[in-house]
Amino acid sequence: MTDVVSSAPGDVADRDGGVSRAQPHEHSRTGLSADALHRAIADHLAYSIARPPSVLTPEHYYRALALAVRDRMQQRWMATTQDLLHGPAKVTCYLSAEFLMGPQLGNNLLNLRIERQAREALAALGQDLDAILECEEEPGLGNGGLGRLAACYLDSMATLQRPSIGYGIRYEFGIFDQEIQDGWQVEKTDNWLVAGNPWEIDKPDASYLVNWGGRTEQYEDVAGNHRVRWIPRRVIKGVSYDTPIQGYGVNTCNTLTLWSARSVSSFALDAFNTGDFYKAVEDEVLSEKISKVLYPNDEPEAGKRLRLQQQYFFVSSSLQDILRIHTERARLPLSALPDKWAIQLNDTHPSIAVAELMRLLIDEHHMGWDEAWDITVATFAYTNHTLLPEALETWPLGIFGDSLPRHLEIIYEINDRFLEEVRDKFPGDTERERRMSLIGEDGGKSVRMAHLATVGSHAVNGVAALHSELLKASVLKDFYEMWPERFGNVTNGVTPRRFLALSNPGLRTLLDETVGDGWLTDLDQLRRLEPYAEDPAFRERWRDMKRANKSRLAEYVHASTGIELDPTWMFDVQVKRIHEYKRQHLNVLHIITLYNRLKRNPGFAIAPRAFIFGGKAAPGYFIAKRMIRLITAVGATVNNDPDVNRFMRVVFLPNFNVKNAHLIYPAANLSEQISTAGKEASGTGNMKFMINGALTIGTLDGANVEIREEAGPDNFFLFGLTVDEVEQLKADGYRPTAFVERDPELAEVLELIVDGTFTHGDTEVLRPLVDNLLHHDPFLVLADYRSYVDCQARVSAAWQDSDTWSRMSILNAARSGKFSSDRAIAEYSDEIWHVGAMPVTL
Ligand code: 26Q
Repeated sequence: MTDVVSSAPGDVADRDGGVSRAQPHEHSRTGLSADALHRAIADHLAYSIARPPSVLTPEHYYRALALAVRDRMQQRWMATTQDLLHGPAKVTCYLSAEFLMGPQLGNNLLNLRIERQAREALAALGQDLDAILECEEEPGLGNGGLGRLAACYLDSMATLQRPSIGYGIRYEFGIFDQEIQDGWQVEKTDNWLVAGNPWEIDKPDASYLVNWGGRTEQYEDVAGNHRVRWIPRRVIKGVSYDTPIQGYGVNTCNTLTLWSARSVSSFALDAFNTGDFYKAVEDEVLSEKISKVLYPNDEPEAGKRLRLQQQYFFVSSSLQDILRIHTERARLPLSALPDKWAIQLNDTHPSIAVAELMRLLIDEHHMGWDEAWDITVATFAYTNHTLLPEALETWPLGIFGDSLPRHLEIIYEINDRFLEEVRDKFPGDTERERRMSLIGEDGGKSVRMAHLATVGSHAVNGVAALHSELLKASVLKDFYEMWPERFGNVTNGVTPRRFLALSNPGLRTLLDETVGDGWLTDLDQLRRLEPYAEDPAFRERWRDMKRANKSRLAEYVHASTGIELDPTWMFDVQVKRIHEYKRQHLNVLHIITLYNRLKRNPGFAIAPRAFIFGGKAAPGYFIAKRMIRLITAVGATVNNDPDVNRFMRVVFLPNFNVKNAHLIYPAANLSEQISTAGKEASGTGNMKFMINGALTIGTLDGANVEIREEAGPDNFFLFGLTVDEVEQLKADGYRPTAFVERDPELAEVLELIVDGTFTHGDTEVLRPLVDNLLHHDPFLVLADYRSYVDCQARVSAAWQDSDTWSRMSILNAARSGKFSSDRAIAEYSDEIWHVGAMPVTL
């Protein structure tokens, strides 16, 4: 990267280690050489870990190295923060209820470009870097795609030298750990903080008070102005924990601020003084509940009020922080807020921010409504991640008014003014007014958060081209007709640092040797690989690389499930949250089809395949849990049957997370992206597979459409109904049984699921799944069955010609450049945030 002078002390090391030669003057807190790191680790072992050498474990070395690495980011971190506070640059704030960061050590070594030095330093201490990296417990502060997207975006914002802050919640317990017992998912609490978190710096002095509940009161101030004040029932304190986000090969080191809830000591003291010690402790427990646990998605109802409290808690803390920096540090007038800040709302989860900023500006800073509103709209932008009506967030008016009485008043006022605008533009269209209102009237009144986010933002985007079009044509159609200029698309992306360089060292080396290492910050450079698809020697190396990755995964699979996989087999992988719309059961119907063919025709052979699944089901999602049971049941039967286990094996890999994803994507030959067209907003796993050279079997859904465009239709296995055909079939009345009647093979497959073949004779446990498929399946699994199974036959044919397959695989990776999160962040920067690069000098 151009701004880095690789020979200047303190700068990020260059890739060939140019600044890392042992330099005696190098400080043990900042030096990037192996020698300085060695001294730093020894120092932290003695002074931070404080254990005698005889009792040191790999975990201690992990912690010491992590602290040494954090020290090395500190200087850059402070320089970046200093620029952000006092410099002229506009700052992007990414508000997200989830940040699925994954393990940090390897990523920070990569971005500081000191992997080799760290390996040498550890070796000198008798330790192996890979074993030490294994010790890290990942922070699983997200459910899946949306949370991981936020983490990829932080990496790209730092690498593109955009000053930015991620704001979220420091959940004490992240997404649950999944175990498989007797074929069922069992949830275990994720205790990621037990061993401490060396990456964060707590700032107990940087805290804000957040109100909750109570009522509002009107009053006249000394100047005779009419004002409102909120008299809360409770007050909670938000304490910040900051984590450095180091850009790759640059000095920019941004901040992720996560809020943790505490009780307000003065409250506790009041109680203490009146002798009620237990009341005070109780209050503390109640307050700290707010940041205790991450909510799973697809969890109907349960604990809704606490979820709203989480959202408001982190949004209010974040906005207060922004306003404090703006007015007290940068000393700018509030009118300049949209010039200094762009605030992106990651789905509707933080959309209460629209009302909160209005409240802060009007009630606390005494601004007039119109000016406050203009500032609010100019500052916020909203990203939508779903079209599923059941996933659109709404809050019952009762809960909302009890919890946030002042915000409800503000929302009513926003709504009144907004609906007047609607009437102006569409006179007499009361039906449209009803549809667009921020208050929903169907089945008990509720606040519609997607409407609030849209009305309160100057830009609204979907996360893939198809998704953004559908957004304008369906859930936000009326809003698009009102403000077409607000709507755009930014197709998701993933960071090639973590999902290629870090997780696929074999491919990284091959790429570096073939096309150079420019792809790390410019993924389009992978295009230079295209000619090598025709080079037999290169194809051989490509296959060897894949083979090694598959051996690595096979070892992990064996260790975690006991199942043996042959790395010469095709690895057919579906990893993602378990959900009906993602249709893991369609995948299983294909597996059972092959099983049935093999059982019926002795002598019949197929190209051997390992079917690998991974993903968590929301704990309360009855059908999703049975989908896991279906996979494990079919797996147990297939894997233990000598007639078939020479041709196929089925694995359910427990506890899919970022850490094991590093092993999974690089080892895949086939990527399963088989959601019902129109249901998957984008998908990002699909991109991680493509970058690592997997071929996709997929529907025309989400970003699959663009993946196919980039790869070329010949290098993509397409099947299934299109969005229009799905609509049409539903309009005509979908009758699943009709598909079964005309397809005897499908009928047999469904029969096998309920006749006890896979369940030791139990004919009931999987029946709800089949009943759903036959009688109420909004995701049209049976309608796509034949097309899918036929397409899988084409996949097998292609696999059998290894040169054909390797060619297609190389071309997929070569054409994956669009799916870098750097491209996505460049688009957000240009089209929505209007921010540019701001290099940091030390
Ligand atoms: C909402 C209310 C109450 C409790 C939980 C939630 C909740 C939490 C998380 C709702 C949704 C989520 C996560 C959604 C998600 O991950 N969506 C995915 O976002 C990806 C990034 O844009 C897309 O690629 C996927 O298509 C989309 O499904």
